[in-house]
Amino acid sequence: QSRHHFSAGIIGAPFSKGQPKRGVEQGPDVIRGAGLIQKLQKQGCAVKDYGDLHFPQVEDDDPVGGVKHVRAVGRANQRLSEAVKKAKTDGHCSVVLGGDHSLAIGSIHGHASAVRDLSVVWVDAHADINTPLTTSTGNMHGQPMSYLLRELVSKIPVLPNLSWLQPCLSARDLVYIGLRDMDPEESFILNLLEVKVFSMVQVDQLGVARVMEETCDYLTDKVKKPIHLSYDIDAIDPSVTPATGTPVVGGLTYREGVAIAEHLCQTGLLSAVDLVEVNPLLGPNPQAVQSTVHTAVDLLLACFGRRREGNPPSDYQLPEP
Ligand code: B3U
Ligand code: MN
Ligand code: MN
Repeated sequence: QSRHHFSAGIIGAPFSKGQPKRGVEQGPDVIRGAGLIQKLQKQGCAVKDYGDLHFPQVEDDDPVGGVKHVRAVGRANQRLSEAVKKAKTDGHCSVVLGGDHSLAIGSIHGHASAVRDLSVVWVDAHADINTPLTTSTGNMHGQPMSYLLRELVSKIPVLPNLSWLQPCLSARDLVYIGLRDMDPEESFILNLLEVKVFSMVQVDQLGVARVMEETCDYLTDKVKKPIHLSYDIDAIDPSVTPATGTPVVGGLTYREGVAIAEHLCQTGLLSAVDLVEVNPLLGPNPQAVQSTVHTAVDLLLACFGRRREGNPPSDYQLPEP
């Protein structure tokens, strides 16, 4: 039952410059505040808390060709990449608490530099695969995947503070789950690169169990690579997780969201997790924020072995009178 020995290396990344709304930098605080670390330990997971990264102020960060805060995003992700690489070489499953989804650049890069070859499961309402030249918002959190894919290297201009970044992922090693809000240019890129996508349509048609079976069959077809799970809380329906910057109706249920994490945990290949876009300053009331944060915590607990049917302790002795 407890076949795996879980060990989490927690990295707080209070960064919000990849999008325009303040508050998402408080994600690490509120997720920790909801007891993540104690709950992980209680379920038998070893935890190393690396604390929160400090991201220095970046001066003169004017938009570059319409893309906002490129220099700040570049610097922050360079720091994060080093931190994730360290957590991996220390032997943990790395956990990045965001912050906005531009942090996936450094998180996946750092993971890849520690393990060489990996696959990515990207759970999100959005594809986050705009290039700096296709983005209509200029927000970096809508672009991280375009910087990471080898196939797109010729489409990415030189940008300040991003020259350290080498693309480290092949399109065939990427699966999307939960998509329902894409720009036309993003749909074009996904088609062009023949990326495996389970949009909300497939979740409806196949059910989450089939989606996860097919995801894992697809990713482990030839070799079993370590899996990087990049979980945007807006993948879940906003009725459950409203405290996020760009909620989109028609999302995953709580149960579907947790099932994705449980299934990936059971592969034994889960090697890094991002939990991003929790914004406690958004959402209509305190209960809405609490529901969002608790769901985020439950997703992470599921990544580290928590099963809804219960986890019988292996070392327990029933008390005798
Ligand atoms: N595709 C749009 C919207 C968006 C992407 N990610 C979020 N929103 N959270 C963009 O900005 O590129
Ligand atoms: Mn995202
Ligand atoms: Mn999203």
